[in-house]
Amino acid sequence: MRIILIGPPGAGKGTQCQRLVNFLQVPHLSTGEMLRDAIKKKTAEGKEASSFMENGQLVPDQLVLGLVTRRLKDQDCRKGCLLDGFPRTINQAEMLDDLLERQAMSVDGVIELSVPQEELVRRMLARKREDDSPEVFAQRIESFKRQTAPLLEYYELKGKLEHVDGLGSADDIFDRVRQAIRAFRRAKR
Ligand code: B4P
Repeated sequence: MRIILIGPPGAGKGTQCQRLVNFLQVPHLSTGEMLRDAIKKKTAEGKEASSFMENGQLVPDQLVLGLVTRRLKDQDCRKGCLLDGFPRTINQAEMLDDLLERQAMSVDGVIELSVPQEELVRRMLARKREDDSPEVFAQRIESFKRQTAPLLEYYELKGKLEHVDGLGSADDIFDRVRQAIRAFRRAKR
């Protein structure tokens, strides 16, 4: 299966994907992780991405698409994958649709993890990642509302969206995520 997780920064996309990897037996593609890795390795892409990430902005679509395109060509992605934090703009979603279509593939389902802003801030303060200062985090929430939230309607109109309440223990949320996966499986039959 090919599943996308969408949610504001700190919603727990990465946390749920770690559990889903075992459940679905497909690789986890996190664009946030790919970008942090590129920055650590000081690649040209990492150098370009760092100033955007430091300011809580989305990195340019073409840069992210390049990373995802390369990864999706790997053999382990043939049977499916978890897309964590990608797409994050309508443009990225359209580019992903084109990319998958050329390989006779498609997205099976999209999970929206929703978490109230006060809880996101609480989690961010507990996590202490480099791009988690309160100012940068506020900017990332803004980017989510402006650039990523419109994707929910994009996938809703395609009949591919399931909403999941992202409040509670990670295990309880995972139960809800599995229910969403069951709905995608039923729709596929
Ligand atoms: P990401 O790495 O995707 O970061 P995120 O949205 O903050 O994380 P996530 O929702 O996965 O939260 P997590 O599980 O860690 O992106 C970072 C940056 O990269 C972006 O701001 C952007 O600049 C750039 N980027 C990435 N993709 C891009 C794209 N496609 N286009 C352009 N730019 C892109 O959970 C957060 C914390 O909460 C953790 O500490 C966790 O332990 C805790 N937590 C999780 N579940 C919990 C629960 N149920 N209860 C309590 N705490 C919980």
